[in-house]
Amino acid sequence: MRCRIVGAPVEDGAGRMGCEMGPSALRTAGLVAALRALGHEVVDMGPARRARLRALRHANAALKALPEVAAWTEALREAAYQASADAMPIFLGGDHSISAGTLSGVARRAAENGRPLFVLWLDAHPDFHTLDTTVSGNLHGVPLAYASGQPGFEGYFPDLPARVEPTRICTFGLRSVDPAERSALTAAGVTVHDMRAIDEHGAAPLMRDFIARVAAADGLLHVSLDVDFLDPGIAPAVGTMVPGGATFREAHLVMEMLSDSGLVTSLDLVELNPFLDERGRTATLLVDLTASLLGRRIMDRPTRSF
Ligand code: DIR
Ligand code: MN
Ligand code: MN
Ligand code: MN
Repeated sequence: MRCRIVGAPVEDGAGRMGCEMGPSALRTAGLVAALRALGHEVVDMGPARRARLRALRHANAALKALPEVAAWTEALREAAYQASADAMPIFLGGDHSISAGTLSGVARRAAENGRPLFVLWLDAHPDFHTLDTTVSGNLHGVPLAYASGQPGFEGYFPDLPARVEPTRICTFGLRSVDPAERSALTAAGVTVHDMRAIDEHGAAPLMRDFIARVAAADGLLHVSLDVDFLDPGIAPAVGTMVPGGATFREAHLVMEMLSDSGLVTSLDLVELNPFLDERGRTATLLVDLTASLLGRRIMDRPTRSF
């Protein structure tokens, strides 16, 4: 497999600073070497660059950094479209607003190739607010709504070249959902596997069903991994700590099942805030999860030396 690493040092969409350092921390934690050790060709594209800012005014006074996030979306859409031509892009966030760009770029690629695009959204939050419904005003709360064509982004975010069909989206690990998001998710037909469902059924049968749907449709699969999918006890480097997240083994099992499926065609690693980390443990966990996604098996995990 050829992987293209694309840096997306963006923190304008989050409520606090620090995610801009995410790509550096993931590199320091050994992402490139880990993937090469698995036999993959890794091309590091370096950081994407934000497009030009445009003045934007919106009736929702809570919105923060709308011109910045719109400009990043434009740039990352292009980077994602290019990087997905001949490789599996791995986008290093950056807060989750980067997925407005990465998703719309890979959606354009999928549409041009005549393949249905599926999305696995691993997150405590659905990020299904629109510019009108967000209360916090933090635009890391909107990318999934934007990329799936929910109304209200026209004239602010770039026009969508192709939308992600909402019924092909599976949110997994939710445990913090705002009222406007809840009704919009239901109306749009997005699959919701919240933490309650994972507790009750286990991650495996839920993942198996979703993977089978993607395989049956001959689909492409984009995985978006928000650090807060993980329990804060194992992944403290995140601005929005929500108790009751995925355990170490639940998260690895998801990645191992995705690896076995051979279906994943693009990946976001988002919301890592290295300023909040403890001796690099969250960055290291993300690298290990990515390695599991790309073929590292449980019996291949050697003793780690520091
Ligand atoms: C939260 C989003 N629902 C908001 N929080 C996120 O601010 O609208 N945290 N995405 O990671
Ligand atoms: Mn900044
Ligand atoms: Mn998120
Ligand atoms: Mn989240």
